[in-house]
Amino acid sequence: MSEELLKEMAQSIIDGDSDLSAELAQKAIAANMHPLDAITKGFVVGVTYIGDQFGKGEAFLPELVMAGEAMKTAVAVLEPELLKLGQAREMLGKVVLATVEGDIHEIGKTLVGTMLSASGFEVIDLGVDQPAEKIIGKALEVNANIIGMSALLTTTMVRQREVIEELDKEGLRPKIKVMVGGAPITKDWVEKIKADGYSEDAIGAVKVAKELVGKANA
Ligand code: B1M
Repeated sequence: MSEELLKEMAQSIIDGDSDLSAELAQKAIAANMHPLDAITKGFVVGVTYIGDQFGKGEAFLPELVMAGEAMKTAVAVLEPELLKLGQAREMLGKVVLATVEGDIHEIGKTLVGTMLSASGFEVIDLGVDQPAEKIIGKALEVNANIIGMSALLTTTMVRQREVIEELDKEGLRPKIKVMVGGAPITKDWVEKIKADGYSEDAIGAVKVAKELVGKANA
């Protein structure tokens, strides 16, 4: 794997350069780099750096927005490659996926959705800023096995609990399992809200989802 290419990928995100991040994603495909390596060892390094700088007050909202756009562009170029990895698999179950209400962070959620699709799940991705009733309504409509919820803000993670409480109130669990994730989500939080599963990253999310549908070895 080219260390130089990975560094350029991270830098393209830090610079918020969507044209370059797309070009480097294409370069990675041409070089036969694993698409998930390109994302996690290249582009994510850049977006994490900008996020840290933003947290310290050393980068500002426009830089965060541009880094987010460059990241989205790169992941979109790599998405078809990720999906190819899992072609012709047994259907493992249905997942309704969303970023919770009040939260517009979509990159990690989309990546989780892509990896689940590539691994044999049918994924209904509702997008970002989704209220509990929409998430639960869609899960009932499509007869989902799993509801997956992403939250990136400490102020929005509470929405995950609201959905779980509503499901419990309606007696919809354990039929519908709940998986949660996102940067601020910890094991303690998962236990507190009684979610069925949680993962720190997209690969782990696939493993957890398989366990939740009783197909850990698929
Ligand atoms: Co925002 N943002 N942001 N942001 N942003 C964070 C989250 C922050 C930590 C940055 C910081 O201050 N250091 C901070 C939150 C602080 C907190 O809550 N304590 C923050 C803030 C404050 C904000 C705003 C409030 C800023 C403002 O307006 N003043 C605002 C909020 C908007 C809103 O949602 N209402 C905001 C806005 C934005 C942008 C729109 C500019 C942009 C998002 C663009 C987009 O998504 N289209 C953005 C970005 C890019 C970030 C950071 C830098 C990067 C997030 C990202 O895409 N990471 C982020 C800092 C950080 O996280 N280090 C930050 C890459 C992605 C692959 O990882 O999303 O973690 P991640 O997903 C991972 C895992 O978490 C896991 O797997 C994924 C793949 O490995 N995972 C799951 C995620 N979901 C899962 C679900 C699962 C399982 C696993 O099961 C269902």
